[in-house]
Amino acid sequence: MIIHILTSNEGKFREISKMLQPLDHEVIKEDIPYPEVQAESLKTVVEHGIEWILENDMRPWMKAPDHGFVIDDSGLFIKALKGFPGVYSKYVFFTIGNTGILRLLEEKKDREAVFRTSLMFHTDGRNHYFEGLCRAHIAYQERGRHGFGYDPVFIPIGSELTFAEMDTAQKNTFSHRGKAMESFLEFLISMATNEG
Ligand code: ITT
Repeated sequence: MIIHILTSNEGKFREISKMLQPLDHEVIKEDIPYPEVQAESLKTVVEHGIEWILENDMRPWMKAPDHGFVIDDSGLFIKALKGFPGVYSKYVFFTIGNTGILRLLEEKKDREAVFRTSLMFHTDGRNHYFEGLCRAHIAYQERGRHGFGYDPVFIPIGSELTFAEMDTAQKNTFSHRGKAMESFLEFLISMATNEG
């Protein structure tokens, strides 16, 4: 099938398409923006995102057989900051960035955090929901040049490296998005088995 990934984020697309590579699907990046509602959960954000797109920016292929599209909304939740930036991760990264986050955590010994991904796949008129999370510690300084966003300060449990010190395949084995994608891949495989 043809899987359209709706994102403006090149890094996200790289990670998602890398995981889809072993399956025999065509993968296309689509820059179709949608409003991110102010909601308490990432799941609500993706649900509203799909609803909004279908109502306001429907493309003919969205209803075509053998096509599906994915949206991914992710957020960083830091324990010592009571879950901030959470659903505001995009705005916070854009405004204060990693430098601002490290400043907010100055003097804080508790560095625990979790990254969450909510991923919604729409095909054949239906939504399918997948999620993943990755527990971590926030570094004391930025490290690494790979990845994007909060990767330079994010050290997943089980690693000494930040995500920005890993390549895409390595990050996918640990990451929130990698976990959500594992469930999505299982779904795609079971869908193909049922059809065949
Ligand atoms: P979309 O077009 O797909 O919405 P986005 O960059 O706005 O792209 P999100 O709203 O999901 O994506 O991300 C919220 C923020 O968290 C944003 O600043 C991202 O750069 C950052 N982010 C998302 N996933 C990340 C990851 O795996 N590692 C580091 N930062 C990430």
